[in-house]
Amino acid sequence: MTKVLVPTVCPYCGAGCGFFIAAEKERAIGIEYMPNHPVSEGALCSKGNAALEILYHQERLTSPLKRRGDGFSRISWEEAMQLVARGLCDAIKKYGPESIALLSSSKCSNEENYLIEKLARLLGTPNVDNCARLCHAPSVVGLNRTLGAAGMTNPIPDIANSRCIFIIGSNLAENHPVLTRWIHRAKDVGAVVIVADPRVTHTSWMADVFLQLQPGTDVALLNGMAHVIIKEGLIDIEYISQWTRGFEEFRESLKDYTPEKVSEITGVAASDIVRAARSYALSPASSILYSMGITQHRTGTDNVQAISNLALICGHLGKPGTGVMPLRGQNNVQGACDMGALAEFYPGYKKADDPNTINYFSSAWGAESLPLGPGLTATEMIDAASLGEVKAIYIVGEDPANSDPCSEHARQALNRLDFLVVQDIFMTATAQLADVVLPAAAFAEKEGSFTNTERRVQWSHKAIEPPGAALSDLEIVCKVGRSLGIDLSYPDAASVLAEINRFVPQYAGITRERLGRSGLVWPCPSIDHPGTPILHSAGFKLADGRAAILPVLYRPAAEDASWEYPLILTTGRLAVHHNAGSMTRRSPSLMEREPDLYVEINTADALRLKVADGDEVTITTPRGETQAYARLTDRVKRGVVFMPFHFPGTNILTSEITDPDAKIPEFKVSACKISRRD
Ligand SMILES: Nc1nc2c(c(=O)[nH]1)N[C@H]1C(S)=C(S)[C@@H](COP(=O)(O)OP(=O)(O)OC[C@H]3O[C@@H](n4cnc5c(=O)[nH]c(N)nc54)[C@H](O)[C@@H]3O)O[C@H]1N2
Ligand SMILES: Nc1nc2c(c(=O)[nH]1)N[C@H]1C(S)=C(S)[C@@H](COP(=O)(O)OP(=O)(O)OC[C@H]3O[C@@H](n4cnc5c(=O)[nH]c(N)nc54)[C@H](O)[C@@H]3O)O[C@H]1N2
Ligand code: SF4
Ligand SMILES: [Mo]
Repeated sequence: MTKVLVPTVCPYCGAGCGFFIAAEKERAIGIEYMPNHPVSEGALCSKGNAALEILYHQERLTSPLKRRGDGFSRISWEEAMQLVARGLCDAIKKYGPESIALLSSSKCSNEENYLIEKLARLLGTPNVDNCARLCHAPSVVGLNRTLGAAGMTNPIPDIANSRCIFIIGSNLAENHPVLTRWIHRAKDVGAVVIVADPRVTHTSWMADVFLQLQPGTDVALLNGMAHVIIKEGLIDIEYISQWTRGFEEFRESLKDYTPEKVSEITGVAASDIVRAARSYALSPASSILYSMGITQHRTGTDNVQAISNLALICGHLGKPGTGVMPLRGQNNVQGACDMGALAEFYPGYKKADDPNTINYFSSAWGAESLPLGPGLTATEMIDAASLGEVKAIYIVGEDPANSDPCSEHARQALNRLDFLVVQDIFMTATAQLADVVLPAAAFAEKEGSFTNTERRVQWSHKAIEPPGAALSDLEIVCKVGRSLGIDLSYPDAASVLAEINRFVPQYAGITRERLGRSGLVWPCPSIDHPGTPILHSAGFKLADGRAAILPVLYRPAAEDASWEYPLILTTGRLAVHHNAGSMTRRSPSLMEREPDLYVEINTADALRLKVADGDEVTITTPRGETQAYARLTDRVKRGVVFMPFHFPGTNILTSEITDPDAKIPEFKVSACKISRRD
């Protein structure tokens, strides 16, 4: 049998790189690069290159399992479906449909997410959400308010056209590594790069201006830059008067944000604030790239609005090389949100609390009634479970026992449920708590469409069969639906996409046939539409076509250093690991490079704590304690420590405080103390 090359999309991050899987005799034998790919142009980062290592891992789930005492025993699909149907039905009968909740997966395809949220709503519960809640929920709220759409405004390759690239709260050199090639292209022709981050990172190495701010002080910094831009007359008056509302109020609100005052709050030199402001405002095309350093705060929505404000007063939107770019995290978190796997939206961002939405989908899906939202968000589901209000949860491709803040609370809440079903490719910490575990096919073992961070919808093909009795999420969700008496009969992903074409306007013209090798960028409202790489070039989808400049005032993070907890812990990512780590901790080539949990401590702090490089230390917050190795560095400032969250333990420490609008937890700021273990 000859070798075949099957085009797939990388299963890790939202950059959406493509590669071929070389398959022979039904086995994946290697990766071949895809030089014509519109984003990655044949490049892959360390995780993409290692993507096959997880497929044949010995710990893949290969059979449905049911809990037996402290362990699990293998069962048939038939028995699994009976147990799942009974578990969910019992809760619905006894406590009503709102006592169940579904967590959808931004690792799954658009078609799978569409079916999971459809299943939830056909079961009568509004409680469906995905990990965007822990990630870009503030972008969804903040950008919808200010710009009328939450997507990344410009495509990735367009970054090369930017003359000033302002990267704030994003370590894209590690977390969206292929994007750096487009930044280097811009730099090669003279673009200025500004990076704002509390840590020296691989990304800050690219910076011409590095603003090492105190965690949680971004609103002050952004307002300070806007203050300078307005004071020095660098605003785009024509753009402001034609396309925006609210400027005068904004100008008023900025009076106190002088560079000197902002310097006191942020710890950034006043002269650097002025330099950054001038570079951003004066360049002919400036873009802002941001991510978790902006969103994962109690003030996440404020931070996002402050970013929009800056772009709007300078008119850096709607044109090549400009834009506001929330870099999406998971390979399909954009698609999971587009498909309505969100507590406050049905598919296509139709508001879940609007009776018109309910009427529309009731007739679209032939349902007698559908639940009015908003439902419980991912973080609220956990709280409701701990209070005994939610009784049963169906989790697909997420690991909240490791990825949620204050993870001991999350575990206790999941343990309190009457019934938990988890569908994953590995036995995760969350699956360990389940009553039933369902084995899912991984990316190369199924087909479907995935939407990357620039809204590009791509088709990923099936290269090999899943292991053992594992099935695609699409097949499993349809099975679960049928076992509950709901008619989910779709032969394949293409037939689900055909339904999506009918009911999600942004995807109306995105058919299976048209996706080809480069995909299509939504909104794509009709079958002959070429897609829309740049948003807002002809105004905004808000009243009068104008964007809203919404003043925001700086508010400090919920926790500050204190006598008892003198250090600020910020958490984040490393190039070679992914999120809660269930995939990359099983990838030998990646584990070899970063095998253990560590904490970065400034050398001066370490001296005071009598901690040497490599010492084992205990990190404590009011939530609990965890052990890690100390890594001494000057990459973090005095008073700030950093831990990756790819190993169990980090989230024992993090705070459950959330942004009141977007409900995202403040993963980026927790007060802690550290002591050496003797
Ligand atoms: N290698 C790798 N890539 C990934 C992932 C992964 O786990 N590993 N996960 C994917 C996912 S789901 C996501 S959401 C993205 C996330 O991608 P990023 O947002 O780049 O990830 P983080 O490392 O969480 O945070 C980014 C930066 O924010 C900084 N930061 C912390 N606090 C603040 C603050 O108060 N203000 C500012 N301005 N910056 C701050 C941190 O120091 C860090 O450098 O990555 C995706 N890609
Ligand atoms: N401290 C701290 N905590 C954080 C963050 C932080 O910066 N700091 N970031 C937050 C962010 S941005 C995010 S997005 C969340 C991520 O939180 P999670 O979504 O819980 O994290 P992952 O580890 O990516 O979990 C994805 C799961 O899907 C499984 N999977 C992979 N492919 C498939 C598939 O095809 N089908 C099925 N069914 N399963 C599959 C994987 O094995 C894995 O268990 O973590 C959040 N938690
Ligand atoms: S940048 Fe993201 S999508 Fe590209 S290879 Fe790396 S993990 Fe995969
Ligand atoms: Mo994320």
